[in-house]
Amino acid sequence: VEKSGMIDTWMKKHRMIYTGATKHPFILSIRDGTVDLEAFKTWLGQDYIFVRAFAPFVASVLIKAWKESDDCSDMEVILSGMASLNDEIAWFKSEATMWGVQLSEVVPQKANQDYCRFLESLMSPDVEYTVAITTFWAIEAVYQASFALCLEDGSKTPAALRETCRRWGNDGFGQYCNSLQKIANRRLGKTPDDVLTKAEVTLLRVLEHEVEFWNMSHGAA
Ligand code: HMH
Repeated sequence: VEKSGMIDTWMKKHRMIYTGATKHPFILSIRDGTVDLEAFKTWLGQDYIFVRAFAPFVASVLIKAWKESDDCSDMEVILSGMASLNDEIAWFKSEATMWGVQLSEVVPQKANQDYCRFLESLMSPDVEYTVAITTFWAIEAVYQASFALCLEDGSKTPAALRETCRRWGNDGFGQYCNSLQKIANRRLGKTPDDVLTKAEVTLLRVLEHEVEFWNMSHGAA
């Protein structure tokens, strides 16, 4: 297997679960305009809690890049991601006010707790930079692909939700995800097989957690 495009190889291999995470019924309901606004508010409150745990995870990736990376531009890409998380937290607060969601009263649901615990396990210094950056890319890429779908021609996304979709679906965020993917591919291309396996397993865990996360808002059957 040509290792330099490992992410593409994995995306083909795991297409079904990737599609499950990026074309989830909740996202499709936003795109076709049938979204239940209570479900959206649930997502908003839960994602605010998630992002608060995601920021320290990204900080841990930054530390790994500083210690382990062979390319100093990696740090700058990760740092720009941290800067957007700062904006994102402010955005969640104002969006919550708009929708009448009391963030201080949101209780994290099980899927969210599980996902945050998983992130915390990846903050350990024992986790390789290659595994961490691949995970980071996957988490961002799922949101980018999901929300970009809601902005495509022909989508019937309600006006009130368009700005949310643009946060993760805009071209700039797409470019940023591409930068993360390039870093991940570069690292995966020169990593030992045992680390490669760890990165693949972790990527699959991310996709499963993302599906469970969407399920909290929409039809957790
Ligand atoms: C659950 N996954 C989840 N929330 C997010 N905000 C992102 C990914 C991307 O930042």
